[in-house]
Amino acid sequence: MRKWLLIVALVAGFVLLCSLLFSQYDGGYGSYTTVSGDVNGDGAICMDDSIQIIWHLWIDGRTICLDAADVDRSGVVDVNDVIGGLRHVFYGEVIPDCPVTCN
Ligand SMILES: [Ca+2]
Repeated sequence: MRKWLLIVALVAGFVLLCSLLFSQYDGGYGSYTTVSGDVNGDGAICMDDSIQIIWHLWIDGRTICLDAADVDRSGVVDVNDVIGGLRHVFYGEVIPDCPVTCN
């Protein structure tokens, strides 16, 4: 029984991950105010925000809110921002609560 639960959990996780990875964020939210780390402007800092940065940096160069993507407030968006976002999600590390305006 546990084996089937594990398989179902793995399949559900895989489907969720694929939906996040292959979603096409168009940056078309208009102007909004959010906090550093909330790249997609949905009001929460979650794994999807780091995934959006990965897509921007290495996959398709998609348009994202660069001010929100600069998680560590270093002035540039790079791999450290991906790691900072993931450390927040998985380890609860604090991201500076910095209000940003995205266009
Ligand atoms: Ca940064």
